[in-house]
This record gives sequence, C-alpha cells and structure tokens, in this order.
Amino acid sequence: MINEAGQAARANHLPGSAADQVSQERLWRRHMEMAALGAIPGNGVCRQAFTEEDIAARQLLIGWARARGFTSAQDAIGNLFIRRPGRDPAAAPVVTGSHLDSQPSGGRFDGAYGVLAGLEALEALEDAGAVTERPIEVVAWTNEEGGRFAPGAMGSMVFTGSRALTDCLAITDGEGVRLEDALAATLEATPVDETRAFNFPIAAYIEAHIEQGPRLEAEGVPIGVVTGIQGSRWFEVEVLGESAHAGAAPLKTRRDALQGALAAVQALNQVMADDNDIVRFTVGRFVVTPNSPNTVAERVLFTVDLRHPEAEVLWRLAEAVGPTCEAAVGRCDVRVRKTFSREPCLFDLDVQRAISESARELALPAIQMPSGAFHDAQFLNDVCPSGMIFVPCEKGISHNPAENASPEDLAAGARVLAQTLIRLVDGIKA
Ligand code: HGY
Ligand code: MN
Ligand code: MN
Repeated sequence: MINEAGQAARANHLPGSAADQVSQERLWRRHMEMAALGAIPGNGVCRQAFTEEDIAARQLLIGWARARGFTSAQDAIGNLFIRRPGRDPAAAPVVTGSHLDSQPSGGRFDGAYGVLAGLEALEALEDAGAVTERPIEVVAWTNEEGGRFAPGAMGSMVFTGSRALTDCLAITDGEGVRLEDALAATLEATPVDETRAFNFPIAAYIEAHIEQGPRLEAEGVPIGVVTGIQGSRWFEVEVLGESAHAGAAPLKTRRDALQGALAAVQALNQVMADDNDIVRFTVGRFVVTPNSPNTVAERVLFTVDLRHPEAEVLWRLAEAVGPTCEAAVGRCDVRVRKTFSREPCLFDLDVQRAISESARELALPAIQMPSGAFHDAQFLNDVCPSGMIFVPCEKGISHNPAENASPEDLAAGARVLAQTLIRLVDGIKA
C-alpha cells in the first residue's frame, strides 16, 4: 500500500527506542484474535455494544493486559481502562485508545486498531524498560458506533460530561432491549481490578485509527496527523400515516407513510445537494411498519446523519431538516428528533507537533489532515489536550467487511504512537 520511500523509511526506525520494541507480528496476531469475536463472512465483524461478542472482546483485552502485569478498571458506562504505572501514581495519566464495538456489518480495524496499538505501545514501553513519571492507560470506550443503541460516542460523551448516563439508560435497541439492562450484564461480566469515576483527570489523550478514507493510500503516505474532526448531527424522522388495504384503498385518500418518507428524503436530497461534495448526508436506516406487501405503511422511521467541517453551514442545514420533512409528507404527520449534535473540533497543536516529531524521528512521511469520521477523541478534546494518528486502509473502505489494512502500516502507526506517548508523558507539565 505504501511506496518504496515509505517502505524504506519504516525499516530504519531508531534502535533502542520504545518504537523499536513494537512487534508487528504480535500486533497483527491480536487483531486476528480480536476479529474472531463477532466474525462475519467477508473478513468482517459484527460486535455491537454490550453484546456477548463485545463482552468477550473486553475479557480478551483484560487477559492480555493481566499477562503483562497491567491493571484494569471500568466506569459506570463500561469504559474500560488498562493501566501501566508510572513513578507517580497520583499523576494524571496520558491515555490512548479507541473502541472495541463495531458496526453491524463492520471491519476488523475500525476502533480495534486504536485499542490494540495502544496495548502494543504499552508492551513496547515495557520491553524498552521505559520508566515514565506519569501512568499511561489504554482505554476502550463504550458504544462508539451507536448502531445498536444510538447515538454513537456514548461512552466518551458520558465520561466527559457531554451527556448524562441517566439520559442513556432507557434507550432501547431494535429488539426493545433497554441499554440499562445490557450495560448491567456487561459490567457484571467484565472482571476488572477497580471501578473509576467519570471524568477523572487526564493529562493528554491520543487515538490511533485507520483513516476510513482513501487519501493516505492514494498519496503513498503512512501517517496522518489529524488536525480536527468535522461537525455532526443525527436525527430520527418518524413519518406517521394510516395502514390500509393495498387493493381496496383509493390512492387519493391514503395516508401512506412510506410515500411520505420517500418524499421527505427526496426533498432533503435537494437541500443537501453540494457540487463541491463536502456535505455528508446519509439516510442509513429506514424502518417500515407493518412492512407488509399488501398493506399501506402506517409508520416509517428513518435516520439522518449530517456532517460538515464548517459550523455555520452545518447549523443551517440541520435547521432545515425539520421544516423540509414537514413540507414534504403531504397528508401524513411527521416527528423529527435530534439525537446527536457535535460541533467541528480542532486538535491541540502541541499534540499534533508531538505526532509529527515522532513520525519524523522514525523517518516516516506524514501529512496533516482532517477527519471525516467522528471519534471519541472529539469529546476528550473538551477535557484535555487531544490528538489522533491515522494509518492507511485499503481503498479507504470502512464500515464494510472488506475494510483492510496492512501489518506494516498498523505497526508503523503503533511505533509513532509509542514515541508520541513518550513525548506527551514527559512533556506535559500539568
Ligand atoms: O460514524 C462515525 O463517524 C464513526 O465511525 N462511528
Ligand atoms: Mn471508529
Ligand atoms: Mn466506525
């Protein structure tokens, strides 16, 4: 995936540094073991939040950590922390990580890479005999994807105080399971050494992630220094009509929720149209009730995922969602509920600098770039200096079983992460 310059650069990283101890083989092997939990055809995974597969992933991570003498902790929404001690146990830790939950038809690397690269960096620090003043922790944030229990980034939102845990407990999944019950079962099944409060002090946060876009691979560059994340809005649109007989009910008197929902989506397509292809407008879920071939639909629930890098444009487009749907649904009724809202964010310049210097020290080409996907780092950015490291993924494919990355690229990102952690843990004078 990376040209000769990148290949050569990767090979000559500095001996004796923590980066030098990163094991490409161990990192890849752990990805494959983790990918077996919820494996689906086509090399994908379905490991949604609070499922048996998610619980197994948590237990697997704790087992690896324990084998290395690291301790584990979790908070009341199940954010899971793996700790490598520093000289000063009272010092706020530097934290790295991502998420272990996946999309229902997801890939082996989205989220898992950030957690496993973090663990690999801790092992490399251990193997290098590095002694740090501060502890360093790896975190697996709960329910980043939001596919089963919407919205996403729930664990990092609750941890940082962006959302109250009590606002999440009554959320149900497609089978009517309450989050509160699924969470309780997960906490019960996760054998940790201690429990944690939300929003404990963190000195700095760094997240490694596959790019989930085509740029790094297309430009032949192994490392992305992420400058920030675009803003997001999620909506649930409920169109309400009246069920009727498909053969007997005249069209002119129908209140057909499916036709109403289609009209609303078409109208939204007009509003969101963008010749510059910067607006990201997605209807990913479309649930018809009663969903019978010979009954006019009485209800349609569809989701809107809207994103843009400019706060003002995002605000204007988001404000248009409700009125556009109301004007489009004809004789049906419509309810529009905003379920997620996050402004665009810029990452800390010192953290970006630490990543760039680490890549340079390892002779790995790096470019600065924004993130199209959202990540837990955007919420940690509210409470501590934060940043992200991107590595390439094949053809930029993600949220798809075909998501793929090379062992070499994953290891290069883990080496940059290890060096960046050393810079952050010594450089933070908080
Ligand atoms: O939706 C997102 O951007 C993230 O990948 N969950
Ligand atoms: Mn992710
Ligand atoms: Mn994702």
